[in-house]
Amino acid sequence: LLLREPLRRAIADGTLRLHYQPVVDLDGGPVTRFEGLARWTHDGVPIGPDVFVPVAARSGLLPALTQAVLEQACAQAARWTRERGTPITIGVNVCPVDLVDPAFPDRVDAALTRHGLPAGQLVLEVTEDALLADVAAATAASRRLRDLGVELSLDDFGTGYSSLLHLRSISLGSLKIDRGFVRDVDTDPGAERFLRALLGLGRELGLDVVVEGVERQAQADLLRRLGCRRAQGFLFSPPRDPSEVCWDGARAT
Ligand code: G
Ligand code: G
Ligand code: MN
Ligand code: NA
Repeated sequence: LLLREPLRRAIADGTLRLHYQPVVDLDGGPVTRFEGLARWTHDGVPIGPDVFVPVAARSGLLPALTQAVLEQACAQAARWTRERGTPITIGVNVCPVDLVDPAFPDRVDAALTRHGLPAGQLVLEVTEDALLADVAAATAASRRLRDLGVELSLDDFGTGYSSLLHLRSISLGSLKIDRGFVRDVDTDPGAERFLRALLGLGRELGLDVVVEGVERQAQADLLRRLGCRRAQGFLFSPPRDPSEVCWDGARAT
């Protein structure tokens, strides 16, 4: 855990920062929604969240990391909302242990209040495993967050050991379909049927659906034909520094 001390400092001094990737509306229009993804450059070397999130978890820094991410996202969404004169929504990733911490919903509420951000403009992305590790705690947390007005989004949907039965008890606002389901969708009819079924599931459950990992125009075109409205991926934009994000949803089409 050589990285513990530098990571602690990077969290505290804001060197660890969110970059933002647009979630576009495939019907066009300006971008109003982003996913925040944590980025850290240490001694000139970029270190990915796949490395530093587990380090944070093993060294007791996860609450501080998640708090910093929440603060940055709320501040950025409030700032963009003022600057653009239209509500901007930001989603952030949270870990299983964050979600089941009984103090978590209060911390989320406090961050929203501190930055004057309406709860409906914050999305928390959690994986299936996070929800199913402790179903009772996750169910309770999901209800409190829903009562606050914060949307809970099921991330990487389709890749976990999901029990749909357990998911039924969780108050979800949206599903993010894992990029694995979109990879071959413009070339493989079997993949298209699968994606169609997942989109139908989301629709039947009344959930907003975002398809992740869209890299080619042919995939975006097919998604539109399948009735999918929201998508995210390198075709539109990679995650970028807040000063450089792409606002042009028309690039979606
Ligand atoms: O951005 P990238 O593709 O490198 O992300 C790799 C993984 O790290 C993804 O699963 C993503 O959800 C996760 N991740 C990115 N930023 C954060 C963060 O701020 N907090 C947590 N808990 N996970 C993050
Ligand atoms: O697990 P999660 O969905 O939070 O991970 C999001 C990560 O996926 C982002 O950090 C980003 O680096 C990566 N990502 C975003 N768009 C694309 C894409 O179009 N293709 C691929 N391969 N990865 C992407
Ligand atoms: Mn995510
Ligand atoms: Na995801």
